[in-house]
This record gives sequence, structure tokens and C-alpha cells, in this order.
Amino acid sequence: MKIAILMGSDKDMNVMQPASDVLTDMGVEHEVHVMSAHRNPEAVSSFARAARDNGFGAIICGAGKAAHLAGAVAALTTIPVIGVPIAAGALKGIDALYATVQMPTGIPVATVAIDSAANAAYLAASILSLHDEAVAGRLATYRQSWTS
Ligand code: RP5
Repeated sequence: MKIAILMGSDKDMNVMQPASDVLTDMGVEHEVHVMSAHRNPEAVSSFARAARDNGFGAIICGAGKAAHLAGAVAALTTIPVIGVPIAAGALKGIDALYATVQMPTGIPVATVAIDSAANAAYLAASILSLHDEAVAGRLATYRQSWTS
């Protein structure tokens, strides 16, 4: 299975790059796409609806300000969605955090801390590790590398 990394603007790339770096380190196949819930709603809808059939095991969504991307994706798929609130604009990510985390019952978004794209990737790798022993092994090795 692979992971999708979506973000609402190309300006989010610097915050989201660590997610791609972590997944590369963990040997996890992934795709990175810029698509906005507001500017490209039909592309977001198509991607989310097809995600399970296209072999994705989880979708990481980073967005700032009125951060609806993760919620919009979660509304259209039952695979795990991980939200990364991004510190963009005057409210420095508090707006995006609230928008991402406050989902209605039945449509969850697993929300990590503001700008914590790396943790989103570790969580995504953990999800894949349930059925992928190689990824499970790399996660275990990583944990051992900083606890010893
Ligand atoms: C959000 O608004 C994006 O995720 C980005 O973080 C923020 C600002 O995007 P731009 O309008 O600067 O492209 O949708």
C-alpha cells in the first residue's frame, strides 16, 4: 500500500516536505499532490473517492487558514485521514488546528500538531505497519536509534 500527501497550496510544500522525507526513510511508497478543497474541489473529490481502489492506505492532508482539506477528504473515503494544520497567516495555525480537529462524529481526522508533517508520516507508516513487516521493522529500528 502507498500513502498520499496532499496540501492546499504550493506554499505549504516547505512544511509538508518532512512527511515525504520520513516516508522515504521508512521505505514507504507515496505520492505528493497540491490540491485545494476550495480551489480544486472536484479534483479533491475524485482523488478521495478513488483512493482505496488506487491502493492508498492513508492520506495525509496539510492545509492552513480555513483548513478544510482533511475534512473534505475524510468525508469521501473510509481510509485513515491524517490532518496537518499549517501555520499560515495572522492566526499562526490556531485557525487551521481548530478547523482540522473539530470533525463531526463518524468522519474522523487524526490531527497532529501544527506544522508536524513528520509525525503525520510516522503515524501513516504505523498504519501501514499493521500489514507490512518491512515497515514495522524500520519503525522499530528508528525508535531504537534514539532510545539507546
Ligand atoms: C490554505 O490557505 C493553504 O493550505 C495554505 O496554507 C493557505 C494559504 O494558501 P495561499 O492562498 O497562499 O495559496 O488553503
